[in-house]
Amino acid sequence: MTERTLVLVKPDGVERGLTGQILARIEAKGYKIVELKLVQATRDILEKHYEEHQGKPFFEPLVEFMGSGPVVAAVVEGNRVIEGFRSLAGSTEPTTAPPGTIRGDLGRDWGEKVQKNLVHGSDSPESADREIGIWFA
Ligand code: IDP
Repeated sequence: MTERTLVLVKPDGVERGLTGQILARIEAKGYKIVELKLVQATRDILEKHYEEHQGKPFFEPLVEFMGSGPVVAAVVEGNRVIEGFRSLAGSTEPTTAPPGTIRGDLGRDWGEKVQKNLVHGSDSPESADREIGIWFA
């Protein structure tokens, strides 16, 4: 049951000084942070990371936003952590993400093309393996 997932605190989260609060929620839930670093992502990393969104209208603004400042990358471990972190994060859009979640409590609507929504979490064991390989090569 123990899994690993890739968590990113996106540039909006780092810029707003929310990294500590976000990591604290992960730890408070009982998950273990096993890798952690602050990185300025290259375009190459971001194109690989968001491979599945290539061609979508928000792809270019998304890659631009994710490279606009440092991100915090973490490998987080725990039982069913992939599903569990996505539940902690809340749904994609901060305005409608449920209160109690990271995006619901801390995320804001920037009125821009891309959803700046504080965090990323892998969505499956296959994605987690792939993404951890990209960010922690
Ligand atoms: P998730 O991060 O909630 O899993 P994904 O569908 O994997 O959402 O999308 C990746 C990221 O792309 C989102 O977190 C968000 O930043 C951005 N995004 C997704 N869908 C849209 C959209 O329809 N408009 C603008 N940005 C989007």
